[in-house]
Amino acid sequence: MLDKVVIANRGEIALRILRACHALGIRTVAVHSTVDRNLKHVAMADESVCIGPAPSADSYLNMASLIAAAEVTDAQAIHPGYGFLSENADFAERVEQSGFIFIGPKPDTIRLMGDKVEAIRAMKEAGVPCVPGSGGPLDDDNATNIGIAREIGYPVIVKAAGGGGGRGMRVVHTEAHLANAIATTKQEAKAAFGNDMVYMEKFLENPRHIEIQVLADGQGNAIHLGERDCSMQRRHQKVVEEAPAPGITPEQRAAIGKVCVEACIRIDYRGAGTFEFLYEDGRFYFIEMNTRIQVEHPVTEMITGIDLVREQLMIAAGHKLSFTQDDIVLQGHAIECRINAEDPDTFMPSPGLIQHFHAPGGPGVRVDSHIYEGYRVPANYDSMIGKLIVHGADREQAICRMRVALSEMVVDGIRTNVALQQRILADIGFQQGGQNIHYLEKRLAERKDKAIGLG
Ligand code: MV4
Repeated sequence: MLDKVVIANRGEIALRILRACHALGIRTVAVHSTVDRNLKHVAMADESVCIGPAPSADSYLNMASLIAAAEVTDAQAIHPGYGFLSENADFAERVEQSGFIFIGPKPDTIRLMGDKVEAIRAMKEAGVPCVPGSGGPLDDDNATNIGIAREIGYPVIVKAAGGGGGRGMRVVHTEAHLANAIATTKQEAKAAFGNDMVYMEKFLENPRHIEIQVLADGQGNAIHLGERDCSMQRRHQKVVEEAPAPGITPEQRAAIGKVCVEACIRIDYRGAGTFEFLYEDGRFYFIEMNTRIQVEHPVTEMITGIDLVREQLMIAAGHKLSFTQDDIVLQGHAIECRINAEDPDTFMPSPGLIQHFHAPGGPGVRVDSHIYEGYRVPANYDSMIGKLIVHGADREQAICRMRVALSEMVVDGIRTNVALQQRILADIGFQQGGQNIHYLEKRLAERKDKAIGLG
């Protein structure tokens, strides 16, 4: 087993990684910025290293500082968590070149999936169903692009190859707007990602966002752990996630899961990964692959009983997967509510001192959070202060448990989105399940206009 791991992240995921390490007897090194000295996992880690000032660019994104932290503590491996450098192929490469294990896929795999055009090409080759599209980068010839769009059929969406997660895309409804949309998306992509490559897809109007979790050991073994439904989102920020996805049959799950597993074997994938799909009219369309552990991984853990971060560590240590697909049995239903330090109505960030904190509890209730009474939420980072996860025998019980858990939760001193989560869980449409990616924003807009949306 690994003997010492640097946790190259902060907040709840740093704590989550620390717990998985300690459960395996692995010593931990917490790295933190100057404003993050009082993070919970810093106190719990075997060692800690201050890696720079508050701005992420000077601390959690500072590759040299992170690698130096591994060197001075004589650590063996670096876990990047999510966000920050977790999907940075150059960082993974530098970690390896410095003689450390990067806990994640090989740098070339991260690079492949970071280029959305290449990722789609690789997945299509591997038999993964993709959105009808250009099948490659667009060139500057307007007549060619018009031809591609006609073939696909309007509306189409122009996306940046270097984008992802909702950044750098533009919907085009008619031929008259195509050339301009491509030119503008290219310009924005060049400025944002230093890469002006764009591609085109059929724009799916009302899809759900359903993603498949995989684990692969890089030694010829891969499995899937079912799907998560992440359609409840606002401005590309997921708000509520659940597993399994309402209405997906065991047959559908097995079929799309098998396709993802075969793709993992084909590209020699290693570690935890997520295949993102749009789901519309009973069909799955691949859009992107995430090569990191994701925020919403706990809902998969709750229904499978598999500790995904533990498996990441085992795989990084060179172990083969210790279970097969037949060992993966989905049990019950899990829901995650992201808890953000923000105004529940305006969504403005609300950093500050946490004066009182009472975590909910009871059967099937899990709190993944680094906050405590007296902790000050800094203004420098993402506003997520934790996740409330519940498991129940079925979706109905999971909803009941979540509503009770939300009502128990006390976070005083700052504003949080707990009240918004309460309204979502009480919403008839949410309770029906299977809503599309536009549902939450539509309900929020109704609330704004007529004070009826979401209660
Ligand atoms: C799409 C789409 C419709 N059709 N692609 C947004 C995030 C990025 N991962 C891909 N996204 C979308 N791609 C086609 N061909 C709609 C979205 C989209 C979306 C996707 C998932 C979750 C939330 C979303 C919100 C708006 C748009």
